[in-house]
Amino acid sequence: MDIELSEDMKIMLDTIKRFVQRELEPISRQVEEEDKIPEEIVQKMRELGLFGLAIPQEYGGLGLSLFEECLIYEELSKTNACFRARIATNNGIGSQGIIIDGTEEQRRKYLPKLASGEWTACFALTEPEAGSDAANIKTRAELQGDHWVLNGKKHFITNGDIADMATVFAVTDPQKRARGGITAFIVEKNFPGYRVGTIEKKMGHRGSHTAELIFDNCIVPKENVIGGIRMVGQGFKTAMKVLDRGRIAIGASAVGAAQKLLELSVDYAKQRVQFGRPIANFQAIQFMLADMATQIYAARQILYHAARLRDKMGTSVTKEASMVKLFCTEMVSRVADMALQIHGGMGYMKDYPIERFYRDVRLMRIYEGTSEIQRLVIARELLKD
Ligand code: COS
Repeated sequence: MDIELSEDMKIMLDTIKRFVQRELEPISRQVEEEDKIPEEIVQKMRELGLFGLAIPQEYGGLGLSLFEECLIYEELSKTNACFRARIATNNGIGSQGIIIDGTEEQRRKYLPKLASGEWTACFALTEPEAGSDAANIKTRAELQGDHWVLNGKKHFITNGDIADMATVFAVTDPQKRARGGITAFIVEKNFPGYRVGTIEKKMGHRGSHTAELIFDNCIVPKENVIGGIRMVGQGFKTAMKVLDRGRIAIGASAVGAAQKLLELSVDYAKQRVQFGRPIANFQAIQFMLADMATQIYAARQILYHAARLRDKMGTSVTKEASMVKLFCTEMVSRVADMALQIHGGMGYMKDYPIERFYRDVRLMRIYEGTSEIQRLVIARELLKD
């Protein structure tokens, strides 16, 4: 695919590559052990503009296209997954509701803080009884005078423990639910009745936390309905539009991680000697490398195509977004498995990054819609009138 990049973008990509190699990769293991990204690294991420990649320039961000943002995610995903997760909610699911459906006032009030990284945003949709079935959320919002009162519990919320604000989805009309009965709110952490619950223990993605958020008679001003009064009841659609975009961005992380796994596997196969020869000489290994490279190549093409389509067409890329999420995340799981196989026992050891990638990429087939939900969305799009 023909890729033409602006000079600014070339410089930005080079800078990010260097940042990954010189600053992030060397502390990747430390972050894994401590389950925490050092504050000075977060500060460098702010200085590089990483928190505002997708936020329009007029609100303080870099205003990159989704395609350009995907190129950055590919690079950032060649190291510990927590680094991308740290910036992903500000660029993606935490801010996009405001960018896509917010009022001008909401954009001016919140986006500059998110673009600079002064504030962290999160996206609070999932609940214990509503994961794949997002329309089944129980969190309620009731209008009382000039404010809404929210009650309920969210869980698995990425960056929930450190977020300064959350995009929260709550039921405002139980009869209508996904069709006119769910509303999106901007909820600041200092609003009365907002509380962070348990920080969940995960299989991977150490350094990036997910947490419960609890709303106990949480008071939210009327003007914090995303999109204002005309959008009361329209929050489910906002959530779906945000997820459509996010699913393409996750494809980029999958491609970046897979590329790194391929590079590590090629290097290892060339230097690991068995039966008197580097294992790269054996066809069994060569075939795995060839399959990895071919699958990455195919995934990258649909990723770039869908990202450019989204840049051109706006929000109507539901089918393509789900195809990218499905194909790229299943691809990276297969690639991680082959990488581990090539590394043999070494790949299973904590001394090598393969086992970390193996655990981290597993989440990609689950979050922001499981592979099964992506298949459902694609099939529905194919079958609708
Ligand atoms: N863009 C805009 N609107 C959309 C949309 C999209 N991509 N997808 C659905 N909608 C609209 C529909 O058009 C419908 O409105 P109308 O009747 O006015 O047309 C409304 O939303 C309800 O849609 P639908 O009937 O498809 O809702 P379902 O309850 O059947 O569920 C799925 C839809 C399964 C696609 C949804 O629940 C989903 O994406 N689940 C996964 C959630 C997820 O990804 N969670 C991850 C955690 S968040 S990080």
